[in-house]
Amino acid sequence: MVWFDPKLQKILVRLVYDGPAHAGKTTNVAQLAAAFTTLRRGELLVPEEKNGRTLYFDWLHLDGGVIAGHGLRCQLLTVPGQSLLAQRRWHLVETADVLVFVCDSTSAGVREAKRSFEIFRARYCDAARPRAIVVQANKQDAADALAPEWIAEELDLGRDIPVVAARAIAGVGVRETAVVAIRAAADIAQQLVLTKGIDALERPNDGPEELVATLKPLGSARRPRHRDARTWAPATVHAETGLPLPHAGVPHGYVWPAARGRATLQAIESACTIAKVEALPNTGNRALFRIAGFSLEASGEPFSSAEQALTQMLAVAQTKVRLGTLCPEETTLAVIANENRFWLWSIGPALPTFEEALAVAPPRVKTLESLGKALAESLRIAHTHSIVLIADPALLAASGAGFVYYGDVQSGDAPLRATAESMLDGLIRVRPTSTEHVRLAQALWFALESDTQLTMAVHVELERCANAEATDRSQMASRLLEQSSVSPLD
Ligand SMILES: Nc1nc2c(ncn2[C@@H]2O[C@H](COP(=O)(O)OP(=O)(O)OP(=O)(O)O)[C@@H](O)[C@H]2O)c(=O)[nH]1
Ligand SMILES: [Mg+2]
Repeated sequence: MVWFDPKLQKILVRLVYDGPAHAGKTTNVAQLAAAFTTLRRGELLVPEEKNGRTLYFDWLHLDGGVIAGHGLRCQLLTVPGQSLLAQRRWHLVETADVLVFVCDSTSAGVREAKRSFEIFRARYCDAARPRAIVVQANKQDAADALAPEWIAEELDLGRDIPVVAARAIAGVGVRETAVVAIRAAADIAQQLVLTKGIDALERPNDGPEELVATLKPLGSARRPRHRDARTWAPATVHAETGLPLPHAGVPHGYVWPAARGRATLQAIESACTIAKVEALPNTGNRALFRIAGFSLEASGEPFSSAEQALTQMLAVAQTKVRLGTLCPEETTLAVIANENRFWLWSIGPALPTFEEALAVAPPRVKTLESLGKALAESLRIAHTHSIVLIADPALLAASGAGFVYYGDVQSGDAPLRATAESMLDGLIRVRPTSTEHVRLAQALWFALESDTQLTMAVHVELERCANAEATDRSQMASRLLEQSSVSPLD
């Protein structure tokens, strides 16, 4: 939260040092306390700790910078990294303007960081906060420490998230990390003050004492165990398929994304109580339903433990995040139990298929142009995240002016190649006329154009297909390549 404290006449922002246990979060804040004089900082507050482990948080404020004539005060807080205290972690992360993710750079540490960061991402991908992220590659002194650029790759950070190398124990990189994070926080505060004015900022209400009181009941006891399905709210079981239908009584943490996902489940639950729920014709081992404007799909085989289902849910959530704009906005995942068996439900808006969109949305050529853009986006995602998308129009649904993807995401050796081949096979089935083909191909190349490296990589794959023995696929590849040098759409 960006606050304004009228008594101090200061703007307050919060930086939360997050990351797995033992990564060095407390060490960072302690080093900062040692590095600044008391003119620039407050006391380092540590409400309680056990054997050097943070139980609530460490709290330090640093003063510096001026925004719209008011001083800027940065509250630096660490989270407790122990998984037993995860609920406290999430509460603190939710209050962050900037998240400083501290990562132990050893290979074991990076594995742990990856897991922790994926859970963070799955929970917060659509949240308003934290608004900026900085990653610290700590413990660079360790013999098997990974370089920051490798860590960026392992955590799949993209270009927007800076990674700062550090040896927090020696004070190296600690200030640098804080400076990058404070700059980001100052930008956020400045933007808010410029757009809303200082009076629109909330008053601070979340000091160290209040925060301890809020955190106390969270996670101090044992983590709730959901292995026993009898402790879960009961689900309505669909008579014909025997599947427990999604409902809003799912325990905390078993629905993604947390808040909006639960609202979706609520809407589905209400609809299930008033209407008969029909399964759609079966496709393979999946059961499909349409309820209240949503399309629902249950995992084929149930999981025998809640933990297994939860792990799968977070993995799927991660792939949804990677799909970016190709992922329907209302996508929800939920683990639903019945008699100690657990199903993962994937829920999305019920959208017209590509075929339906072609039939209803005139003119057809415009729909094919949108398809070209969506295919370009599929290729970009496959290339950037090394994942295979089945870029077949049959797996695209019309949403707004464009398309979203509701196929599976797979891993594979040559993800761009596999995605490009699936695109060619799908296009063969669409059978565009020559005018439609030209417009589609132009839209595809135009959408790829801003990324030269990707355009070249797509060229290589299409040329490979075009030069293979003469088939429908090689012809389709040649036809697409013919348009590649055409100037942008008029
Ligand atoms: N070798 C090495 N050890 C470090 C470094 N930074 C921190 N440590 C050590 O790592 C251990 C954990 O550090 P903490 O700062 O307590 O870790 P934390 O992230 O706050 O851990 P939790 O409070 O349990 O979440 C301590 O023994 C630190 O001395 C570093 O740069 N290099
Ligand atoms: Mg700590």
